[in-house]
Amino acid sequence: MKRALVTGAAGQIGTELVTTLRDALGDAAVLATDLREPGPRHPVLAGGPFRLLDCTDPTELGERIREHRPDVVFHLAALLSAVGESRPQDAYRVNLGGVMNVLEAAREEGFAVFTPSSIAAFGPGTPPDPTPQDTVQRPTTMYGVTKVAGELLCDYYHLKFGVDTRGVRYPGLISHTAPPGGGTTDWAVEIFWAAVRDGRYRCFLSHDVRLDMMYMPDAIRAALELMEADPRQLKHRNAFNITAMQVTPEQMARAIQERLPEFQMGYEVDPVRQAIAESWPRRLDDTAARDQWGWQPEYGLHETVDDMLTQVRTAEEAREPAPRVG
Ligand code: NAD
Ligand code: AKB
Repeated sequence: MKRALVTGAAGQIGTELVTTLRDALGDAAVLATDLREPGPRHPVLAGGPFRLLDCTDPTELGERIREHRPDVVFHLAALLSAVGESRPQDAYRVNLGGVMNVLEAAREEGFAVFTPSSIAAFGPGTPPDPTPQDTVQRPTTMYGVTKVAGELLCDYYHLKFGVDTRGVRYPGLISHTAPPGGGTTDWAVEIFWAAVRDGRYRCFLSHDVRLDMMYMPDAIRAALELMEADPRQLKHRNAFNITAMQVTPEQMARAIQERLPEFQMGYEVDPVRQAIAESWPRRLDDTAARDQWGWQPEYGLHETVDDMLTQVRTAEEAREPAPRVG
């Protein structure tokens, strides 16, 4: 990989992926794009080239591709599960329209495509623990429907047109650089900021919903390692199950209390996000990823909680104090 273009680059994953790619390839080699322009101090704007790009517009997409000439596009633009349930028509348009436009551009211009899928690509009829690589995929959210269809489209473009499409099914991602974008697993990020700022958090999922989770450094490394993998080893392409840890809100709260004993956890269950969480797998079987491209997570629950608390505390301490009035 020499030159990359990232869609949805100002989001939770894009912010960290762009920084990592720029460190590896050089600032000018990585074009960050998003529907919205992030603030002037946002790393994707401050650290290298940035262009506005609506992935549902194939003309604009083609222009950015021909301008930058990437050999890999990381297509991250999407609406996540909770937003998708409140705006299903938009989720369909952005998530599937975007994938289709990127694949068509890849067919014409010859670049490789990384498209993340999700644990949301599974539904209540899927074996939840462990969830096999190849199994029933009948999700009950619009987000999940677009993820399954996106996986299939990416495989189709590889089989039919030889486009180098690759992807992983991410679990819920935990990170501290950019906020999460409106998903069912956002609680696993919010809890750290609330713990450090207020010493308490009210979780919108029940105490005992166990979901697959992953810390962002592992998620970024997975994308890069998959795109660098020998294509002859890849029997699957879209999309590989990957996992790092399985956590309930109660377990996360306990892990935080071991480090911040005064932290208090409460629950105010949101029925929409609770139903989504209950329809998702508890633990993905990532054997295919391990066998075909050497996938191996590095962060478990305790390493993640240690690092998140350190990073969030540091960010809070660095925040400019509110100006004094009077
Ligand atoms: P996010 O919501 O934080 O970021 C998505 C970005 O896409 C936003 O910056 C938004 O402005 C942009 N966007 C929205 N509509 C757009 C459009 N029409 N054109 C261009 N940009 C547009 O999401 P994320 O968490 O960074 O997720 C990135 C990808 O990874 C998505 O495909 C998501 O489904 C997938 N994923 C994320 C997680 C997770 O936990 N974060 C887990 C599984 C899969
Ligand atoms: C969401 O909750 O929607 C995302 C995901 C797991 O895909 N974080």
